[in-house]
Amino acid sequence: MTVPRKADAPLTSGEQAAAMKLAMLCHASAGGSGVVATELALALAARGVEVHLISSSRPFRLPAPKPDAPVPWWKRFVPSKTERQTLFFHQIESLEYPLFDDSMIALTAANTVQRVAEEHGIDVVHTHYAIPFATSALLAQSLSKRDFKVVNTLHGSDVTLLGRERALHGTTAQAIQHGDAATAVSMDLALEAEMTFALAKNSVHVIPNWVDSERFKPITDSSLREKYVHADEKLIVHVSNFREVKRPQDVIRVFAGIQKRIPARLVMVGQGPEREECVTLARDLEVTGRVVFLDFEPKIEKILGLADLFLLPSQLESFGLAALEAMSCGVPVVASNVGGLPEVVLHGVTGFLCPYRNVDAMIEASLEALSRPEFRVAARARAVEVFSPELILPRYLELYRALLA
Ligand code: GMT
Repeated sequence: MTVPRKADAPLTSGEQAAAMKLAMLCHASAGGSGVVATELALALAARGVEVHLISSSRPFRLPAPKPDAPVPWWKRFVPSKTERQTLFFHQIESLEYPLFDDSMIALTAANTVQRVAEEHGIDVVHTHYAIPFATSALLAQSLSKRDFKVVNTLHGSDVTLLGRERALHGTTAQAIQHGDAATAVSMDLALEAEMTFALAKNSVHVIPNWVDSERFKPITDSSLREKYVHADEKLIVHVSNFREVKRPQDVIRVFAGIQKRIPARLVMVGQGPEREECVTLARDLEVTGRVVFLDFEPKIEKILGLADLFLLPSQLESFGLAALEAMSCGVPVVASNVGGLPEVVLHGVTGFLCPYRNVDAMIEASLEALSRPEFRVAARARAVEVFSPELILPRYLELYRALLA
């Protein structure tokens, strides 16, 4: 049996970085890069590293403090035995004269990073999502009286979509080339980044995303499932930002095919531009009564933990963090065979990978995955054994330390 390790277990002595001060710069909206940045900040802070999280508003996975809370907000994340505050949040300064406020984010972020770095003696600024933050960090580095290193973590569309656009390519490539280190969340993305931004071969460090398997775990209380499905029905889940690249309409199509063959219901979690089309398609395919649309849910493990199958038919997916979180909950994944997904989902072991847009193949794969209880065990085991924080977090710390050495 696989025994998950505690998420806040101390790092070994070689991994200790208590004296190091980090700033983590990320987008606040409910996307994977912001989730990874926030979880990394929380995990390192819980292990004694001082982390300053910088974003335009409180990131999605960093809930606001309750005004009448008996303990300081940061103690909700950092173990109570820690008296020293290790987690700080700084909002990117907004403009007093708020004309074109959003379009100034690259510059306002640079000035905020410079101020935080100087006031708090930051050693490493770690950006998540290159656009615009790799550029902001580089600018802050050139402005700052404090000498710090810049690590840029590439997440996906900052390389494969936006980073290729002529309107953004030059500044993004320059910022990544001049940063002190670049990381990518999968081998596939690292190769893409090296080609897209003319980087030296093997210069991008591959550090995959991770999952807290104590938080993301199967929920066995069948009474909780009753909120979504009857006892004889399968619960299928999709979580995304409902962008075209995620192909959420294919989720509806695949589900429509599944529910013709077995009793099932679908929960679609998230918001984004394609959501209304999904609602319409569900109506056209006459599955409206079997599909529930929910808004973004910070405690997504409460839904994933109940699921029987996770669908991710994306056109592009550098990693697929939501798929990994589902696997950690013991949920097999049926996904498209693109990007970094084959590095996460093992075809025929923890789910199936199908050709992108092939809805019929995904329907058959889903029915097969739903009939194989061993997939559930294998999915959880892979998440725990390969993507545990204890394996992944030290790799970031090693990188920071190597840059500072
Ligand atoms: O690229 C995006 O779509 C945005 C980004 C985000 O902020 O949600 O998602 C990417 O980063 C995630 C975290 O590393 C990965 O799990 C996603 O696969 C990746 N999305 C894409 O590559 C489309």
